[in-house]
Amino acid sequence: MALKYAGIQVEHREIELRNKPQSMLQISPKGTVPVLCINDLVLDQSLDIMRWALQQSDPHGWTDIDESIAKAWIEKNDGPFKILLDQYKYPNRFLELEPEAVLDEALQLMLFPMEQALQQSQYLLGSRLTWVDIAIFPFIRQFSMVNPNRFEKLPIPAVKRWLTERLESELFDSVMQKHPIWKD
Ligand SMILES: N[C@@H](CCC(=O)N[C@@H](CS)C(=O)NCC(=O)O)C(=O)O
Repeated sequence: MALKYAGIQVEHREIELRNKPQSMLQISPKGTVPVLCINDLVLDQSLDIMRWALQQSDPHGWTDIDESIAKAWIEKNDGPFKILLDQYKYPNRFLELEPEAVLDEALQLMLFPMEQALQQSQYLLGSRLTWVDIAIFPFIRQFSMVNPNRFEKLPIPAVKRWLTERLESELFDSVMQKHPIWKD
């Protein structure tokens, strides 16, 4: 989404995670997606790709924000919330955990603080969309999709409104197209 927003054209190479192309592993041996390759520069962390894209162009000021507030949200999202998301998504791998208890922890840690922020303003950091909204909503989307009926019943109306807005945005729609698998 950041690449598209910044107006950067890329050659999109869709891969199968169970059949990673050698050319990808050569430039990024850790074997995760996404990977962005620009001549000699290889970026294989989503956040680095976002940062790079927004350095090239940031037409609506997605980066005009307080960095320390952004960092706090991102660290919580990518750290403890990601752990809870995996526990909630894959209950078979965490048989000792009760899904409702995991859900409750996720609410306390992430979803209720987001609800508080989004009750006060349309976006996480205020009245304008920023890169933090874009970086965080995919995990909230994943979380909501584990058990949509359960998510619908949660007392987080502002988070649901914000998530729906992100999912219905033209930008999201424009990047969620199916691509054929690329082969070496
Ligand atoms: N911190 C990395 C995480 C990347 C990551 O774990 N991607 C997953 C897919 S969403 C992946 O490629 N997993 C490798 C695999 O399943 O083999 C980033 O943000 O780019």
